Amino acid sequence: MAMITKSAELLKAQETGQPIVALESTIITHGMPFPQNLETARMVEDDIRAAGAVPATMAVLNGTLHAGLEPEQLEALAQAKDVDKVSRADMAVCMSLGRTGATTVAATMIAARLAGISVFATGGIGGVHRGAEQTFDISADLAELGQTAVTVVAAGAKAILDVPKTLEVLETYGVPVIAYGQPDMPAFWSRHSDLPAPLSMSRAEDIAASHKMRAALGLPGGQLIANPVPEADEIPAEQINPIIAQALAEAEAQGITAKKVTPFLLQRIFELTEGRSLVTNIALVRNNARLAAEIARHLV
Ligand code: PSU
Ligand code: MN
Repeated sequence: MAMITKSAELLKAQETGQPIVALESTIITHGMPFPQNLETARMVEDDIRAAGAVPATMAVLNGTLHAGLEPEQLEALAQAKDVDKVSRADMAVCMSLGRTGATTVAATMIAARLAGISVFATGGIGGVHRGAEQTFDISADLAELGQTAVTVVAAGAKAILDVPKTLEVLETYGVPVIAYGQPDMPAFWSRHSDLPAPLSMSRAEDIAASHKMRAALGLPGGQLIANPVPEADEIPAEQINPIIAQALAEAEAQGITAKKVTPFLLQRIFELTEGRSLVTNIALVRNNARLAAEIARHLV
């Protein structure tokens, strides 16, 4: 049984030693509406190619784990209904039952490791949800960062999460959280937050060097790179924060829990900002893809 099926583009890239960037698919199936999800997925792949690297979008299709999707597979996934949201806990079940599943950050890191890829670009990672002291809702993304050696480029943790607690858990798991080009943590839709980042770097080659140094030290686990959204596309914190508060209050009132929380909040924030959150989300994913490609180029 082949554990992982690689796209033609990925196979060729690995034969010729080109830099590669992994991409997740939950953002396509559960994070953005059609058709913007498909357009974004294609643009992000093209951004990586334009930056001199090769993209590999991960997904489980009818029980087979794919590293790199052919164009028609990407198109079908973006429109599919009933796609599982697959994290570490449910990946094997999805595959053994022959189902179709989109990979979260955690599952994409697992797929990247299996495919021999060390850099991954996404929008935002999961983290410690607000109220986690009651619900224990802490994304499996954090434990994955603690054990799988992939450098993940995201736009910081979303303010729908409890960001200070998310940073504490990452520190406990030994994950370096590195803000790119600024001293404070970016806050997903906003460039800045009032939280200092644990670490900061301004050059992709330094990020690649610390990835290699962790491997040399035999440390398991990855790095989280927090890359601020471009200024032209940000929604300032004072504008987005009341909207986040409203979406959170609605989630609580409607009893939304577990895997449904993140997709519910993203959809409500999209509606409440009249689509502006999606424009920002697309811009920051593309920005993360470009930085990830640059890091990957320094890793070959
Ligand atoms: N953040 C986003 N968009 C997303 C997600 C996070 O801006 O689509 C997805 C990612 O796939 C992430 C997952 O891994 O949500 C986290 O879900 P949970 O909190 O249920 O672990
Ligand atoms: Mn969760």
